[in-house]
Amino acid sequence: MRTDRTFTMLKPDSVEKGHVGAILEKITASGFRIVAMKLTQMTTADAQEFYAVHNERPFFGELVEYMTRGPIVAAILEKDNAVEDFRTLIGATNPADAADGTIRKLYAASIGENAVHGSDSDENSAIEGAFHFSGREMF
Ligand code: IDP
Ligand code: MG
Repeated sequence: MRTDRTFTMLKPDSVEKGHVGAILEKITASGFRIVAMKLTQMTTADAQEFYAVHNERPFFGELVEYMTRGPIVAAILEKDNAVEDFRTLIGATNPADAADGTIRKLYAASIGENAVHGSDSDENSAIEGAFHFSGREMF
């Protein structure tokens, strides 16, 4: 499994608030190369599948509602040690716990509406990238 790619979504709140440009600038300035990228919107079924690992959690319904309410920017990013370095760049799930300068510290409103997604493993990065992109959309 390759260790140099991760998958991200700039979530609906980031698009709604006009933070896409600033977040992408931070991502590329941090050394990530954009392999694939698009504006897209998940259906309820898409979000239920993408977040299936959380389907027993009390916030699942709220999460699906949030992630489907508007467009997202989906992207695959490349860098050495991409998964771990991107998790460091985005910061903790709850922006209140996120380190200064991280994307969630700067742009997330709450633990639920937290601006960005980042894959948590190389295996999930590959699964999540393939969920959103065909091979012809990766460069
Ligand atoms: P992560 O995005 O930092 O990997 P996960 O625990 O995988 O965090 O949770 C997935 C997403 O579910 C979070 O990014 C956030 O949008 C939402 N979420 C997680 N915990 C809560 C919560 O306690 N309340 C509401 N939403 C949550
Ligand atoms: Mg996660």
